[in-house]
Amino acid sequence: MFTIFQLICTLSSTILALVEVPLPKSDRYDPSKDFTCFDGQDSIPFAYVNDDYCDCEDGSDEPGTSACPNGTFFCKNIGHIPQSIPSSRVNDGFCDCCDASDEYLTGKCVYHCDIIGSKANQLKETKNQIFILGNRLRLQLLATGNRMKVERELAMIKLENKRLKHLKVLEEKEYQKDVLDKQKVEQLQSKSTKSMQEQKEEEENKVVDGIFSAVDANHDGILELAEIKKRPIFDEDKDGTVSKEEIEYFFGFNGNVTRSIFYETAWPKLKQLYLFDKLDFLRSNRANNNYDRESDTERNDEITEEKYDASTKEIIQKSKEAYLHYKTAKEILEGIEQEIASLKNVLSMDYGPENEFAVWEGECFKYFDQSFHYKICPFDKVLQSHRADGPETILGNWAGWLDKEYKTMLYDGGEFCWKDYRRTVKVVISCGIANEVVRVSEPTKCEYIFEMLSPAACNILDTCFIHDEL
Ligand code: MAN
Repeated sequence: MFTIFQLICTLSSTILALVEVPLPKSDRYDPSKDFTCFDGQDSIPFAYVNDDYCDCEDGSDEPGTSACPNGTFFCKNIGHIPQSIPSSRVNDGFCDCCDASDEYLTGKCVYHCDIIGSKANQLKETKNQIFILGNRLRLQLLATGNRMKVERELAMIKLENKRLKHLKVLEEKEYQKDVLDKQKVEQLQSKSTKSMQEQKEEEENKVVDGIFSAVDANHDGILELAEIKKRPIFDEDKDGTVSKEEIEYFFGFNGNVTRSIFYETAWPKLKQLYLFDKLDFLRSNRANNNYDRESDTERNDEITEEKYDASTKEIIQKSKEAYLHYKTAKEILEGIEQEIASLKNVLSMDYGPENEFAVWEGECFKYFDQSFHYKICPFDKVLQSHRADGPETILGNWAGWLDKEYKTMLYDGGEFCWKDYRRTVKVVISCGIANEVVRVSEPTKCEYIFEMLSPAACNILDTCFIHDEL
């Protein structure tokens, strides 16, 4: 049930009290004094006011007659709203005043202020009721808005704490990752050095085998004196014969030379004399191969992991796991930071002086006007499409409030209009008991006006309504 309220505006109460004279300058008509024309040019006895004779050049002495062509005529309009009309409209055969006073000579009009006054009062009463209900809803909206703000501020504090916690977790995971990564690299490097050595020995053995079998002409696994003597590689002084001294130099006093004796005695000397360059080449070649492999550890892990022993595999696995934990922690932190950024954005939004528009955040309102489908998502963007589910044109993005009264929103930077300029939208919000778009127009190409109703715009303090009874 609604209470009854009465509109008592300071202005209108003054008007009602002084129905004999034009509204804005009513205090100048004081019957106890001479009347001074508004332009200050002349002063006349008050009896000359409204005597149907124009005394003042500005016509201010005849507010109730048509005597002055440049003056204004005042209709009392009892039962409705008093009104001033230009004197030129007096007795012109058209009804301007509902009390018919402007046509006092033609007699063409009849008094009907009571009818239109009563309709206007009904309308006013309906508007008042909407305003009263709207204001109540507005109070709920702002309570919700304020609660949302507090909740968001609390959520922000929680998120900040969560961020700090996860920052620590990330630092920890990063440290673990780095330690294990370092361990892995060291392990792989040591493996690689080891395998280089093995490779070198293998290749050296092949060379030894080659020389040994070349000298061992009868392939009995033993180098006999005759076989040794035939080989110029043992002719150290290059005099054409392998002398006894040369044999002793390479083999000591051994008789039949097995491969192992050859390896231990002759080989170290041969290596120095003849094969240094070749072995050096083999070594460096091997080293180069390893260098390439180490330059891409990740790939190397994948390709050669199979060859690693259990401990190396374990460290690679642990390092991988540590990396994944680090990656997950990083993603979690990034997620929290994104949440913080969007919450910060929401908290920095201007939802009205009392947060009464906060509930519009994340909401969208639709409107269809025979030609287009429109969608406004307050504090975000405005869209237009030919079909309900068709491709959408951005008419504008949230740019802010245009007035201190929080009645007009601006959305700009929409899609280009014929490549000339960008579309823009103004949203004019009036008091209503529901949040809705009631009209969309495009008075200038690509400049749209949305008319919206919302209880958020029903601020009782904006009006001259006062309580009559509760
Ligand atoms: C589309 C719509 C209209 C706009 C024209 C401009 O049809 O966005 O609102 O006037 O483009 O060409």
